[in-house]
Amino acid sequence: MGNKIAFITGATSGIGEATAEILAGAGFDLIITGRRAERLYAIEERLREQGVKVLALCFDVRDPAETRRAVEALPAAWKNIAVLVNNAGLAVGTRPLQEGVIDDWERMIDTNIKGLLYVTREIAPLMIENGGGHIFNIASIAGKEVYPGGNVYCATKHAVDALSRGMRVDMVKQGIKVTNIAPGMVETEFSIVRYKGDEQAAADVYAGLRPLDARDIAEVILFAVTRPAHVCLNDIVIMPTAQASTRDVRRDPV
Ligand code: NDP
Ligand code: 8X3
Repeated sequence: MGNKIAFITGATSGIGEATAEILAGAGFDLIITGRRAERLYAIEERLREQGVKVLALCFDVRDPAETRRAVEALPAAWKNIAVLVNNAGLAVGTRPLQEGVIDDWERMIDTNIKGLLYVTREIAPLMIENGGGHIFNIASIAGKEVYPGGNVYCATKHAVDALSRGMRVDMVKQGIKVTNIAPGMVETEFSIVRYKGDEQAAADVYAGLRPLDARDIAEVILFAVTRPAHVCLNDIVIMPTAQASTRDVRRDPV
């Protein structure tokens, strides 16, 4: 029998990339995904050079047909997926709802909710066929609270939180573990995407405090995935020490 296989969406940067590295270090074989082909294949190459068994699938989770084709085309040996990390996601914009940009809303809803569903719809039956598995959904503290300008992003992450609970009840009899992870501020490309490339606005989000980094989340995933078969961590909220809620942070002078 080979190593366990982990399928990680959004592995071209941030939390997904760090999770790929940490799970590889723990002996997992990896299927890594994302849209930015050049980056994806560079990460695949780097991991291969480290001796990791890895397969890169370049597709957009917003497209159900592309998602289905990518999973269906996996060689049989790669379909024995033990771990799915539903990580691909984004926030776009911070405008109040009444001034919101409809295209931004659609990108968030299509990626964070529908994309997560499309991927899970393809992978969960494979896990069930294989006798069990562990699904991680990267939600957010924005799935527990709302804050000004967070409107649609918060709604998508509340949906992820609900879907984690829904998946757990639907698949408990099939032996599927579901872990919802709700991070606070993690310094990745997230804020650059949210502020549409404005690097100063993105840096200001973390000014005067020590945010989490992507590896902090990846290490929590590793902890959860290595619990014994009878133990499931259902819901994990993880924040920087300097953050008590989406709106309460301690910032030191910079
Ligand atoms: P990054 O922007 O660094 O990473 C996002 C990843 O998602 C990239 O690999 C990107 O790949 C992928 N992605 C985005 N859209 C799509 C798509 N349509 N199809 C396929 N892949 C896609 O941000 P993070 O690592 O921070 O974000 C990862 C997850 O963590 C997200 O779900 C985010 O909401 C959540 N989160 C982040 C927090 C933070 O403070 N950073 C806090 C709480 C939750 P590519 O562009 O190549 O497609
Ligand atoms: C990202 C964290 O606080 O910007 O999910 O919503 S927050």
